[in-house]
Amino acid sequence: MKILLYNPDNGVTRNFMPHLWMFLLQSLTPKEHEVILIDGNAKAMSREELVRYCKEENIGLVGIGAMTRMVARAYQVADSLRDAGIKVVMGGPHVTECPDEALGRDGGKRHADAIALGEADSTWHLIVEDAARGELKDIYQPEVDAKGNDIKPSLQPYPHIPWETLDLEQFSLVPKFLQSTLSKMGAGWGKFFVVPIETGRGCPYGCEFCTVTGFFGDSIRFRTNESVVEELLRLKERGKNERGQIAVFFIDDNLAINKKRLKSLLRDVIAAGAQLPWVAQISANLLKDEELVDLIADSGGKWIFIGMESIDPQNMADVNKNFSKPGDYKDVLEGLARRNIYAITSFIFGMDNDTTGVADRTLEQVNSWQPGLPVFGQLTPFPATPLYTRLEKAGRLTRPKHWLEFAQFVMAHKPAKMTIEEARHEVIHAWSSSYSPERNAEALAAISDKPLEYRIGHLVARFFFRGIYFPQMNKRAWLKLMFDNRKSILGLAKEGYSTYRSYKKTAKVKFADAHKPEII
Ligand code: B12
Ligand code: SF4
Repeated sequence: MKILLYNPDNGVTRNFMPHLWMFLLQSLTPKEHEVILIDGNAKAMSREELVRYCKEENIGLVGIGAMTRMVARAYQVADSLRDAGIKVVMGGPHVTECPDEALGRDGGKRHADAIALGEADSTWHLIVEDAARGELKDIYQPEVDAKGNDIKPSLQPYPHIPWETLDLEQFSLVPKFLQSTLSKMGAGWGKFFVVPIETGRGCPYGCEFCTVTGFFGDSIRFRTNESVVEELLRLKERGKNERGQIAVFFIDDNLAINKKRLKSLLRDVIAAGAQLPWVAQISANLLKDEELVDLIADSGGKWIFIGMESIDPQNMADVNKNFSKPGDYKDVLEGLARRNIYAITSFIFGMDNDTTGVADRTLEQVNSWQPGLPVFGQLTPFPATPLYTRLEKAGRLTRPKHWLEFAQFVMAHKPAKMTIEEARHEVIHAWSSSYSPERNAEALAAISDKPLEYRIGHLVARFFFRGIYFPQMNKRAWLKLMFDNRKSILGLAKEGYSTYRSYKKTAKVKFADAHKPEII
């Protein structure tokens, strides 16, 4: 049987890191079946095109995975496929949290022939075998223990994902029209791939708005160091053969959740020479450990995503994230900057103690810290989270099924001390101020003591991050961005040119010196 694993596009960006679940399930598919992967974010296809493709390729089963944010799109795609007589199985966090919706048991339309609840590592082969026999069941669920809890995969051993042979071309983050120019600039920037790797699953912190503790559980399961290192080495080998950069996104929710384990993993990465530039999510409280931050830098850590959420400790207490202290943020960022590690700092507006002006208050602090890459969102009640239950009980949900009528930056509940419209303005203001050409120039000035390469990297990262809110989907949008930021770009280019010239001069002198006739 031919199986298509499909990830719906998110309606915002076209091109990002591939989703790990697709590669994982592909590796877990019994060998007699063929698996094709299509990520709508990398390869945009209309529903008609997708149906035609499935018919032409004689696809027997389509597996669709979706977060809540993308589920409406996933349902539309699933509906079109099912209307054409193609079997669809859906999995991932959203259908696990709202199973009745996908199966049409809530009075709505049925979108999937079958759904996979929770982690599907142990159920996927059953789904495939049943589908091949034409006997798909409605629901697939991992076995449960004596207490009725899902038996979760131990991640030891971990499936082999054949990165060395996979086609990564569609996931290059560099726009096609810039690829040849950037290739000529050296350092392999013509193509840039970010590859997802997990080293563990689960999180004990249970923040009120988060689905992770509920979905993956509060005890953490780790892969062995050897298995992670082996995967990195294969990727590194692959990187050597590509004319581009490969970076790794350790997608663990809190990579340093067990500091002892992370230190041992990073030491093993260093010892094996398996360093690749990497990004990961780590909470601020764990980044106060200097030895850990040294190991992060030495093992290739380049960007750390920190869920700072709010600069107001009351808000942090409200969402059960008291372990992360806003008072620590400045020092933590300085520690990272000293090692040339960028921080991606994430903030949530619309929390219960937020009032209008929260964006400016936050930006004032953010701009007084080492420049990082701030991102902004709003408090969103995802289904099956403690936040959802609290707001539902309090009658504060204004759009209880917000995912079926997605509206960017329009909150789905009434914030306590501001209006939904005010919250939307705060987010828009935060994004536009943080990535304006003026702010980009200020950020570069603040790191003028850093190596040129670091500053170029910072500006390029700013362009990509700006794209999260202001999608730069075509050549025109990129050219406009370049034009608006021409002062910063020209400044760096000038400096780069004079460094290059003086390097050439020194090289010439050295060459001449080396070839001087000896005078006796
Ligand atoms: C990496 C990541 C991202 C990446 C993008 C995704 C990517 N390209 O990988 C980035 C950083 C861009 C991102 C962004 C966002 N993310 Co995110 N992200 C994650 C993260 C950390 C890892 C995902 C992952 O690969 N997990 C490991 C794999 C193995 O697990 P999995 O995907 O769940 O797959 C397993 C099962 O679910 C199942 N399965 C999944 N799909 C399918 C499909 C089929 C057919 C079957 C049978 C089974 C199946 O089988 C898999 C193996 O067991 C998760 C948290 C987490 N730990 O999962 C959050 C998470 C998925 N993100 C979340 C959110 C909310 C977001 C944002 C909306 C945040 C925001 N406010 O902007 C954005 C939206 C993105 C967008 N606009 O596109 C939530 C989703 C909650 C929900 N109910 O939807 C999560 C769970 C985190 C959380 N705090 O709750 N994210
Ligand atoms: S937000 Fe991060 S730290 Fe909090 S529960 Fe979710 S994964 Fe854990």
